[in-house]
Amino acid sequence: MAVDNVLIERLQALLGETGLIRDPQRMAPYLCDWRKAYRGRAALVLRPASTGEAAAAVRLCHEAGVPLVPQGGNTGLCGGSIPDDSGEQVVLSLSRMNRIRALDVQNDTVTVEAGVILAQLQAAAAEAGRLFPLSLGAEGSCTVGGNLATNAGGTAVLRYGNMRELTLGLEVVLPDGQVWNGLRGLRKDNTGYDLKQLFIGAEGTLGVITAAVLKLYPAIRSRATAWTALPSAEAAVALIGALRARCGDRLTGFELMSRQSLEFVLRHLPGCSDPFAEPHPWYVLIELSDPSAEAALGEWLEASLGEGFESGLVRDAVIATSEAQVAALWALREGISEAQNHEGPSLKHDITVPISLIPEFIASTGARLEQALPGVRIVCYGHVGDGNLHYNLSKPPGMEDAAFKSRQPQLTTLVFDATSAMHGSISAEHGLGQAKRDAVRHYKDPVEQALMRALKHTLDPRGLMNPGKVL
Ligand code: FAD
Ligand code: 2HG
Ligand code: ZN
Repeated sequence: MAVDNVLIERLQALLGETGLIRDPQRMAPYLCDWRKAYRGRAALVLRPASTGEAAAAVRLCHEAGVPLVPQGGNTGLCGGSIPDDSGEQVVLSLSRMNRIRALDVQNDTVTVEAGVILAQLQAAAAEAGRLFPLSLGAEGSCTVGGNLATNAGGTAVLRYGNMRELTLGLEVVLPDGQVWNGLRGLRKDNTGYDLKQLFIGAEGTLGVITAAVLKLYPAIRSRATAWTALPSAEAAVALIGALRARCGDRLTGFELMSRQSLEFVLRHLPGCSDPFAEPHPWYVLIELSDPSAEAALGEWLEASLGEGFESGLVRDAVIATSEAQVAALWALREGISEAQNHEGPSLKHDITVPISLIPEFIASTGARLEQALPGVRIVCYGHVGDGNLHYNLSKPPGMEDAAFKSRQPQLTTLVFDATSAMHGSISAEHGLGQAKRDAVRHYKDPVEQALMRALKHTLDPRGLMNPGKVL
């Protein structure tokens, strides 16, 4: 059903001037994602300031049969937060719900609203002498609600897990406007189904997350960071095994990057420089960290890299000697997404395969892609400890954007078929949104898909929560 004047008046009375946007110019930032890959239209943008306001707004839209698109920082990479082009959907932005409600140092938990920016949450935890470990390139603008709705991962998953593992409780506005208060800070609770897991990773299709209780960890007091050059992806898999054997959980970052990925960063991001004089086929950014200020991380790192040189796993390495150098090395890694944007449209594939199969995946898929589209530039990087590669493609030099885009179905099928043949996942981190909604039907078990549809129907029988996404 379309948004009519009666509904607008009710929503306006509920949310006030700052809580409802109709002006097309002011709506524009809510209708386009970070990458500018998805654009939509909307009847309204709603910006509730409290759970009560969000629940009342959802109830009014539900009664009127109006579809809602929950939105956080709009950094998602699959178009999940962008409405369709009908102009009949309503964006529900959580950006004004940005309070840290409580921080319990002894329980090691923090209760936050969905619109809190991830970097602000990290800072609040640090101020209390704690760590909130989720860390990703978009942390300056993505929100806790978006992190939960996409079950975000990032660069510390190998030690701390995804958002799912960091969450103890949720508050959710259900599609009919009821509020489920599951804000429990308990590490043990076996009183039935673990309902929060339904909403985490659901990409806003089952309800609107308004707040969460999240786990905190001891603050980090020592750190050792190295940028290493490797001869092959095989060497990266062997090296992470060796580092884990020596350092256990103190290995908190292990990020692989191909030469192509680094070249884009060096070409497009000002102030970046290659740590080595010679080019190398692969790089790994390694980070060890520990809550103890006395941990001998530097020695462990040097010993591991020394063994790596001797066995031929490592070709060259620099160990950061200052905070500024640590930041400069991480900037090379975190800058890849932005750098690739400068090379025209990118085809993004965030896949997982078993860690042991990463080298074979890279070699065989690369060869097939080169055959399918000679000169295609493969921007391969990612979180080796999670088996998660960003296997992104940029057009061959000189090719028209439109011609490259027209090859997307063929190239993406090739990558997803290769992933599926290794019993991998076609979406390891970023979710399905609108980008992979159709593809997943082909790759996911039909029984699992039927269960997902049944759950969707139970919670949202009118199909008003983020329609057109995921399912
Ligand atoms: P949005 O983009 O606004 O929304 C994402 C999805 O969540 C949409 O489907 C939306 O409907 C839904 N949603 C948002 N808020 C709510 C809510 N309160 N309730 C219900 N549904 C909601 N992701 C990773 O996992 N790991 C990475 O390392 C990583 N790095 C990135 C680096 C860059 C430079 C960029 C641009 C993105 C990166 N991402 C990464 C993807 C993205 O940042 C994450 O998915 C992030 O968690 C999205 O948060 P957001 O607030 O921007 O959500
Ligand atoms: C990362 O690990 C993110 O940097 C973004 O998940 C990946 O832009 C991408 O494809
Ligand atoms: Zn990633």
